[in-house]
Amino acid sequence: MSARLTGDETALWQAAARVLDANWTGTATVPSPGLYPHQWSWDSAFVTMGLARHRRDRAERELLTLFRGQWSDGLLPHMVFNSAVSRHGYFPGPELWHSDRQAAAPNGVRTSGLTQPPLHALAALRLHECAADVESSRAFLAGLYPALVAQHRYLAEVRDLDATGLVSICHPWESGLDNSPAWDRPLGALQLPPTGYAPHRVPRTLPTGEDYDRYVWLVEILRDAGYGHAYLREAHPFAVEDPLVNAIYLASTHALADIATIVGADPVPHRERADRVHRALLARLWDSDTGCFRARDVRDGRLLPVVTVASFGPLLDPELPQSIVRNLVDLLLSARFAGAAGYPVPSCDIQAPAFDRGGYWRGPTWINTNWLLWHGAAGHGLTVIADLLYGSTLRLVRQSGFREYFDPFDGTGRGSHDYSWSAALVLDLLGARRTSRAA
Ligand code: 9WN
Repeated sequence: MSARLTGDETALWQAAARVLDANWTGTATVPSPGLYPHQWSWDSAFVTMGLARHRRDRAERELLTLFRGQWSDGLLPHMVFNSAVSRHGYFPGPELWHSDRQAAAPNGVRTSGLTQPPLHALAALRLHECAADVESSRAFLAGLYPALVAQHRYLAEVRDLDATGLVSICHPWESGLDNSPAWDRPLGALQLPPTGYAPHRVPRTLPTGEDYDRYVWLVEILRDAGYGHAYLREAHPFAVEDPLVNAIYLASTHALADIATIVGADPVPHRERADRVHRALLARLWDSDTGCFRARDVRDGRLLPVVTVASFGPLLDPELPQSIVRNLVDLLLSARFAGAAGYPVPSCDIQAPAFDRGGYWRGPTWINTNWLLWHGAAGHGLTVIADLLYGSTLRLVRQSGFREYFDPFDGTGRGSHDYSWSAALVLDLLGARRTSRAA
């Protein structure tokens, strides 16, 4: 590592790199050694950004392994199962999803049938930006480009359920912010048959058994409908347009346009798509009454009441109007989100009745969402905000290690240890700082 990092930063760098080394299986990175023994889609995108600055060879392999799980309709599954892991290593395993019975699923690799926030084009572009050998990086991008295009085509053609320009998530797991209180209302409206759906689930903190039943039931009805496109559009009971998922989709669509230019393809269709998502975000999810973005329930047409960290996602939109950027910055710095001086943004509005400082995605602070806000703030030239997020995020890992998530008021580490994206994104933050010092 370069001498431009300070001694403390170098130690942090080395510790983060050790986590990624330990979680490397030979073909991909597990999110955490004990709790999550398979490959997860958006975790791998975050991990790629860290590996880009540590082990480029592995970063390329990480993405290629993930895309081996892609379905022929373009769906990039949220999980790719490692067949070497025992049946009881994680619930729900491949037997819930039965991708092996789906004609569109790949042969020889078992996957889930949901997706996750589409960060992959953004990760691939960041990998390219870190490349020492630009020609070989361009060749890698050229090989990956068709798979990225297929992923985005699936989202545009299958997941734009009401033809507004925005994609819908069809399960809380697709948001990445699984137990967010934003989903309480649509989850509560589901009519479940009186059966226990998740008998083997080991209780962690949250979700409660009943929430977990709802998650598993949603998977079962989707699976029984053959993961069908018309079923998703017309009948699946959980369908939500989320501001963070759509902002990531928008940022990745711009990245896809940049990649198209790099590999000699046409960027225009991607820019046009990005413009459509940009306009739909403002028209559908900006709530001018309360001055923030909210998720919209596509099934009943209403905005969801709880404001979470996802409300800041549209900072990733380079064309977000300045007046809205200012609104988001005010909210970010208000007592609703800047709960304790020195710690980064929690996952939920502190003043919301559903806020729970220890509840999974219901209050704690996560490194990945803060990285996304840092990236968005930097893109808008909000250097004070970006520096605040940078410093407070590093403070968390210095204090408590590369934990899965953190108490938003005192920084205590929670969930699993040696969590891959916490380590990977610290490498990216340190690497970006080193680059800016060198400039
Ligand atoms: C379900 C792997 C994943 C993350 C998600 C996080 C958690 C799984 C779970 O772990 O989800 O997909 O078992 O709760 O919520 O964001 O991708 O790290």
